[in-house]
Parts: sequence; structure tokens; C-alpha cells
Amino acid sequence: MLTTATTSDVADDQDSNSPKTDSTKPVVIITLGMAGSGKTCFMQRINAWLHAKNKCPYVINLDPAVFELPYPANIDIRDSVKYKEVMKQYQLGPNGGIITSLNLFATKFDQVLDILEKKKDIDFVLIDTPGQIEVFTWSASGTIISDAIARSYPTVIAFIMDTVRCTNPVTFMSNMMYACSIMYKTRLPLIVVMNKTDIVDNKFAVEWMNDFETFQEALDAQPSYSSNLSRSMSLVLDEFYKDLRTVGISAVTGQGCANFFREVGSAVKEYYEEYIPHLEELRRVIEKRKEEEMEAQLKKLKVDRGEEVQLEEDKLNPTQTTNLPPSFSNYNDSNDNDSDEEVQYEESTAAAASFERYRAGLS
Ligand SMILES: Nc1nc2c(ncn2[C@@H]2O[C@H](COP(=O)(O)OP(=O)(O)OP(=O)(O)O)[C@@H](O)[C@H]2O)c(=O)[nH]1
Ligand SMILES: [Mg+2]
Repeated sequence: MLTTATTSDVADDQDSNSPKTDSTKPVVIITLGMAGSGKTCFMQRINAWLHAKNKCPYVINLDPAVFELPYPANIDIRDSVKYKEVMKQYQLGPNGGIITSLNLFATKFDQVLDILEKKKDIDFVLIDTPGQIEVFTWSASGTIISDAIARSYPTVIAFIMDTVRCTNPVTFMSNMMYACSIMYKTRLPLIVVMNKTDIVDNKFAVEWMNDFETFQEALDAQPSYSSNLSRSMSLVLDEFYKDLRTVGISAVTGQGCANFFREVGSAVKEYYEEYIPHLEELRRVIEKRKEEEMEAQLKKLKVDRGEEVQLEEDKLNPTQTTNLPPSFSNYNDSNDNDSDEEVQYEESTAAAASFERYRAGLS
């Protein structure tokens, strides 16, 4: 299902077979993409577009190193963490400084969730991320932030691709690999936003995704080791393309915004159809594991207290339990209340010895 959007308004229509959705919750759009792909410009564009449609977006900037933002941010990481100070304090380079700033911010992310919880009138939450994509996608803080938000709100990833740079088939393949890894890592619905269509139409990229031969021809035009790798990878990614949403956009002119929000509508459906059941399944697995661990611990505790000995003996001689000597019966009935484990252990040992003497007497 490679979907490319046609014109539409903010898509919110749901047919009767749709999964249960919660229209009271804002939709979160996390913007990710390679450095310079146009994430920040895209944020500014969709923010303006939503305002023009009388929708209320809430904007969060998570890039601590950005010098100037072209949009007003409701929450800005730069207000909480001074990236240059972090670099000085921890003696880090620029990338280390950005990662550490994001880590520091992630420790307070529950406060962001609290703020969002209190906002009742917002339709969308837009999140801008640092320039270096790996800072967010492969760091603990990026995972903490995206997981925390996706657990509470319908969340969609907008993967911004620089269409101009992707006219090079090897660069195109690197972008697709990144999009693919993000999709499988987060399991969230993802839209590939082919940005900068005011410079180059994204038709060629859609064609490469739909027609394997065309992409091969493009690769043949520049033989290299990386082209060979891209050729092999394109075979693997063929499956991934089927589940991918793509849309052409120009963050500068605003062309394609309506199409983007149409895709967001379908991605939100996917969130409820696939991400939520996956989350519930995960919760069940964790609960089951916890139960099993608790049972194992309880069993261990019983063994430590000698109860298991008694249970085994019960199984071997079910009729004898009624004829047990008083010390053994007493242990069974009453000593559970004794909180002192040492005393219980001594008593159980004495009881077992007494029982052994009793059985020896019987035979
Ligand atoms: N022509 C054109 N230029 C664009 C478009 N979107 C972004 N740009 C330009 O691309 C450059 C990078 O844009 P940004 O929005 O800063 O990109 P970014 O991904 O946020 O960059 P980092 O955060 O540094 O990774 C800027 O010079 C933008 O003006 C677009 O749709 N068309
Ligand atoms: Mg940016």
C-alpha cells in the first residue's frame, strides 16, 4: 500500500469500521530527518497552515542547538537547557552537547506531558528535533520521549526527505533505509515527506519506489560499490515501500500541505489499528512476566520456609496427614503467622525429624 495523497482538507473522516479513536486527544507529529532536510521550515509551514484552518497547534522545539526559530514555540528546550553551557560543563563536542542536553531534558519530560494534559483546546502537537537525526532516533532520550508521548497521544512520524539531494539514487536509498529503521524501531505510522518540491518534483522518487527497474537504471548510471549495495538493499526495501505513505511538499511555498494532513488522517487510523493493539500486547506480556516472577519468588520463599517439604510429603502419603503427630500438624496449621523465619525453619526441621521418627515407627 504505497499511498500518495491527493488534495483534501485536514482529514478527520472515519468510516463505521474504523477502530476506536479519541477525537479529544491532539494528534502528535514528530518531525525527523537528515540534517538540512527542512524539518524546521516544514514545522513553520504546517504551523501556519493549521492556524489558517482554525486548528490549534502546540509547538515544541527539541533542538537545543538551533540559533533562530522561524515559528513561535510553546515549549523550547533552549529555555531549560543551555547547550553551550552543557558543552563547557561536561567538556563535550557539539554532538555530545546536543545529546546530553536532550538527555537532561528527557528527565523532565513528564512535566511536558503534564502541561499537555492540562491543555484542552489543542488539535495538534508539532515536535521539531535536532539536526543530526541519530541524536533523536538512536539515543535513549529520543526513545523515552517518543515512547512516552505515543503512549498517551495518537502519534505520527513525519520523515522529512530532501528531494533535491535524493535525486542521487544512493542518497535516496540512505534516506529510505533511515525511514525504514525508524518505522520498525518505533512501530509508529510514518509519512515520508518529500520536501523542496518547488525545486525538484518528487515524481521520480515515487517512480523509483513503484518500479524497481527504473531505480536500477538510475543506479546503473553511476556504478560504484555503494551503488551495488543500494541495488541489493532496494530488493529488501521493496516490501517496506508497500506500507509507506509519501507526500510531496514544499515547506517554502506550502504546496502539498493539504495532502500531508490527509495522510496524517490515515496514519492516525493506523495508530489506533496497529500501534495501540501492539502496546496492549506488550503490556500483557510484561504483566505475565511479572506474575511469573512473583510466582517463582513465592515458590522459593515457600521452599525456604519448608512448606514445599510438607507439600511433597502430602502428595506421597495423602492419608497419613490426618495421623500426623501434633508437632507436624501444629506446624501446618498455625505457624504461618510466625514472622520469624529462623524460628520457623528450626520448627520445620524438628517437625520433619519428628515425622520421620513417626513413619519409622509405623513401618
Ligand atoms: N527551496 C526550498 N528550500 C527549503 C525548503 N525547506 C527548507 N529549505 C531550505 O533548506 C535549508 C534547511 O532548512 P531547515 O528547515 O533549517 O532544515 P532542518 O532540517 O531543520 O535543518 P537542521 O535542523 O539543521 O538539520 C534552509 O536553507 C531552508 O531555507 C523547501 O521546501 N524549498
Ligand atoms: Mg532544524
